Amino acid sequence: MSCNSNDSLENAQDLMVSEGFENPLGFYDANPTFSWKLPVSENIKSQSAYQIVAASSPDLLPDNADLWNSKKQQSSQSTWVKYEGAALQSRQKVYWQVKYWNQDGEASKWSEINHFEMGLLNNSDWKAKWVGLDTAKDSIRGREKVLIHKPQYLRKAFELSKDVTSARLYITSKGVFDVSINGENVSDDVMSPGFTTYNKRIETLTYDVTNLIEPGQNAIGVELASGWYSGRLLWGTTPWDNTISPKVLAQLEITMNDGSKEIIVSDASWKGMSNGPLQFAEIYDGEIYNANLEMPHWTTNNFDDKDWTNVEVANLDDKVKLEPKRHTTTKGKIELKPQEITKKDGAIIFDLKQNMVGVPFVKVPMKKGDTLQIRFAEMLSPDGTFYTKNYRSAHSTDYYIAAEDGDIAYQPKFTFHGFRFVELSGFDTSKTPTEDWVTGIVQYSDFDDNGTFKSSHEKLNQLQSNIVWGLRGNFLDIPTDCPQRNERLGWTGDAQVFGPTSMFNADVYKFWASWLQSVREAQLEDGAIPWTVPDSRGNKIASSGWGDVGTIIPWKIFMRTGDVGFLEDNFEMMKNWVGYHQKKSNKHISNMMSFSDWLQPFPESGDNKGDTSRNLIGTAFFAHSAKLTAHTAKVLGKTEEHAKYEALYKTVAKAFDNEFFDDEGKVKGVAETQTSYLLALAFDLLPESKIKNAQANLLRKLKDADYHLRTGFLGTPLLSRVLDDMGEVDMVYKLLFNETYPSWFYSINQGATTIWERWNSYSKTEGYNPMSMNSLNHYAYGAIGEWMYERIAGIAPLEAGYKTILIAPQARQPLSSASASLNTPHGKVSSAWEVKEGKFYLETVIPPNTTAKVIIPGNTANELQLNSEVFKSHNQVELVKTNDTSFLLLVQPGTYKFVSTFK
Ligand code: RAM
Repeated sequence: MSCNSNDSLENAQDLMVSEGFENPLGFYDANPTFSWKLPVSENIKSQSAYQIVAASSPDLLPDNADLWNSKKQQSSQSTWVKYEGAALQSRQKVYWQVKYWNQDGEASKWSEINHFEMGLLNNSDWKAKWVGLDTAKDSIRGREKVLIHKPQYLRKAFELSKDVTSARLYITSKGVFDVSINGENVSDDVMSPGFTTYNKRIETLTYDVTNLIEPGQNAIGVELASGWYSGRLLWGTTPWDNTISPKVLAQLEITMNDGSKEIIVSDASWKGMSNGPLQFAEIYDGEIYNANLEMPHWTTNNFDDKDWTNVEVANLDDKVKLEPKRHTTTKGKIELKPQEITKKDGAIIFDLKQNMVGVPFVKVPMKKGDTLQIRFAEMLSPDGTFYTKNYRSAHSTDYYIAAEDGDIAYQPKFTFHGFRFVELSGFDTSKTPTEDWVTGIVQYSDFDDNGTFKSSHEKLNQLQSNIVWGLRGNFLDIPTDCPQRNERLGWTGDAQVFGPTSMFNADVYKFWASWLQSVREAQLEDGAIPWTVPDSRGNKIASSGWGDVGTIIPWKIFMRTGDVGFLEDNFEMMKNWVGYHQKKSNKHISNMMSFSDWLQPFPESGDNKGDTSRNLIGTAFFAHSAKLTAHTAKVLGKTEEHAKYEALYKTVAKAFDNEFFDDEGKVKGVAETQTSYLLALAFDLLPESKIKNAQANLLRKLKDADYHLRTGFLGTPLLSRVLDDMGEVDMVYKLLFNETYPSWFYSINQGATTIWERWNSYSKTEGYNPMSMNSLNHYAYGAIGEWMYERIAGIAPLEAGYKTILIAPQARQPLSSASASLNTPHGKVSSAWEVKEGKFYLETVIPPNTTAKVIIPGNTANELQLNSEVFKSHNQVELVKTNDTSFLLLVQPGTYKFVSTFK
C-alpha cells in the first residue's frame, strides 16, 4: 500500500496542524485538523485524492497507523482536514504523514513524518496547586492609587536518584513569569502565559526540559510579577480582582531511565521571597531593578533559602479552565540598533529611527550605587525633549541600581514600552556613550511574516512599512489599540478593521483564532461583546462597529483561510451578537451605544465620535452582522438559519433605507457624511434604484472636502472598497496619494514610522495634537493595506482560502510598478506588474491546487503575449472574456509572464 515504485511524485510539504502549528509541543487541540502544501512542479496542478496516517510512534508509519488511517479520500482538500482517529489525551504524542494523488491519479511519496504532543487538556491533569506570597499585604499604592504587587521569587529544590529520560514542565501563572531550572532559563519566552479572560481561562505552557534536569540535586526557580493579571490595566475594573496576589502553577513530570515517573509540583513545600533585585514591575510603568539585591545561584541547588518564607497555597478553581496556550508565545523577534546619539541636559538620547514595541537591552558603564534611568518616547518635541504626554499616566521608565563599578547588562522582563527614542541618565559620565549601549528588542507574538508589498513609490512603501510596524507593535499576545500608554487593550473596533490586513502581512491565523476564543468567553449573556477583550472594563456595554468584531473577523478570516471549523467555532457567538443588535433596536432601527466613526477629522460636533449618526451606524452594522451570519449559516449547511438571517438582513436594510435615506438616495434626518454613504453602499443596504444616486452623493461629499477623506475608524476601511466597486479606482488613488491632511501620506510627511491614532497626531508646523489620547502606534488606519495588496498589487481571494484567486492589479499613475507575494494555505502566490513604454508586464505565480482569474489591463485590439509568445488559449491559460480595456483569463497553477499594450 505504501511505497510502491509508482509513488514517484515529490512529497507534500509544510505539514501543519490546526491553525498553522508545525510540530507543536504542549498542543491545545484534541480535535486537530491537518494541512499540507503540494510541491511546485510541472506535473502537479491539483490534488485528486489524499491519505493521512497517524500513529503513536514513528515506527508504525505508514503501514501500521494505530491512531488513524484516513484511507484514500477522493478530494482536492489539502487544508484543515479533520482528524477522525482515536480520541487524543493529555500528553499524547502523535506522529503523522500524508500522501496525495495529482490530477492524473499519480501518487506522491509519503511526506516526512511530523508530530505533535498534547499539553495538559483538563484541570484534573494538574496535581500542582497555585502558590505564591501574599504580596497584597505589603504592596504599595502606585499611580492612580492602584495596588501594585511586588515581584516575587519562588523556588523549590528536589532530588532525583536516577537518570532522566525525558522531562516536561507544565507551567502557568496568574501574572507573568520567567522560569529557570538549575540556573538555566527554560525558554526565551516573555510575558507568559499572556492575556486571556482570566476569570474563564488561563493558558498553560509546556516545555521540554529533559536537558536541564540532572540526576541528584536540582532546583527550579520562578520570577513572578503582576503582568495583565493583577497589574494596573486601564481603569482597574477587570472582571477578575487585581488585589489577588500573583501565583504560579508548575508541574514537572519526569520519566526516569527505568521507566518510572517522578512528579514535582508547586505546593506548600515551595519557598518564596519578595525582596529580590526586581523591586517593581508593571506593564504601564516599567521596572526598578536593584542589583545590590541579586541572589546569585538562587535557581540552582547551590543556594540556601532558609530565610525565605513558606508560600501560600490555593486550590484550582473548576470555573477557570486551564488550557494549553493556543497560539505562539511572545519573544524578542528583531533587534534594532540606534542610528543616532545626541546629548541633552546631561542625558543621552538614542534614536532607533523606528517606533517599536518591546524593551531595551542596555550595556552601560556605571558607578556603584548610582541609578540608571531609562526613559522612552515615541517622538521628540521640537526642542529635542521627550514627548511623553501621550503615555498619559503610564510612567514607562526603567531604573537600574548598580551594585559595583563597571559595565552592567540589563533587559527589563515584565514590562514593555512603545518607543523610538531611549534616554539614559545616571551612567558613568567619564565614559563616552557609544551606539552599542542600547539595543531595541522588538517583542511580539512569535509569528512569521506572510506577505510582501512593494511599489515604485517611496511613500507608499513607507506606508506599507508603517502598517507592518503597527502590526508588530500591537500583536503582543492580543491585538491592541496601542502599545505605549495606559491602555494597550484589546479594543474590538480596532481589531475588526485591521484583521484582514494583518492576515496578509503575517502568519497570524492562530493569533486571531486564539483571541476569538477570548471574545467568545467575554461575550455576555445578552450577546453583548465588550468594548475590549479580554474585558478590562466589566461595564457590560457594547458598541456598534466594535462588538461587530464577533461577526466580521470570523467571516473575513474565513475568506482568507477557508477553514470551515473556524466558522463552526464562532457561529453561536455571531448569532448571539446579532441577537444583541436586535435587543438594542426598535423596529430594526438601532439605538446601540457607539464610539461611532471614531476620530473622524473635522467633526462639526467637536466630538471624538464624529458626525455620522450613531443610530445609522448601529443599524448598518446590525444589517451587516445579520448578513455575515447568513453567509456563515450557508457555508455550514444550515439552510433554515441561512434563510432566517438573510431575511433579517433584508428587513434591517429596508428599515435603514426608510429611516435614513430619501427617495433620491440622499441621507435624510441625520448628518450627511462620507461614512453614512460608505456604510450604506459597503453593506448593500439600499435598493437598486437608489444606488447610483447614493454613489453620486458620496462623490459630491468627497468633492466638497476637496477630494479628501472625512472618515474615522469605521468609515476609512470602507472607502477604498466602495469607490472601487463604483469603478472609481482613480479616486481611491487620489485619496491614497494625497499629501495633505487628512491622508495617509500626511503622517509620513511628518516623519511617521508607524500608523498614528489620529490623522493629525503631529504636524511639523503645529506640533503635537493637544489631546493626550494621541498614540503614534495605532494600527486602525493601516486597514488600507487590504486594498493595497488586493487591488494595487492585485491578489485577492475569490473563494475562501484562496482556492480561487483573483489577480487583477489596478495600475495607475503615479505608480509605474507594484508587486506582492502571499503565502496562502495552498502555497505562495505572487503578482508583480510594471508599466513601461506603453506596455503592461505582469508576472504571476499561481500555487498548486488552486485556479486563478487573471485580469490584464490593455488594449484588447492589440495582442497579448504569454511567456514571450503571442497568446493562444490552451489548457493552462484560457481567455474567457475581453472587453475594450482588459483580458480575463482562467489560469491553472504555474508561473506566467504576460505582456499587453497599455496606454
Ligand atoms: C480609544 C482608542 C481605541 C478606540 C477607543 C474607542 O481608547 O483610540 O483605539 O477603539 O478609544
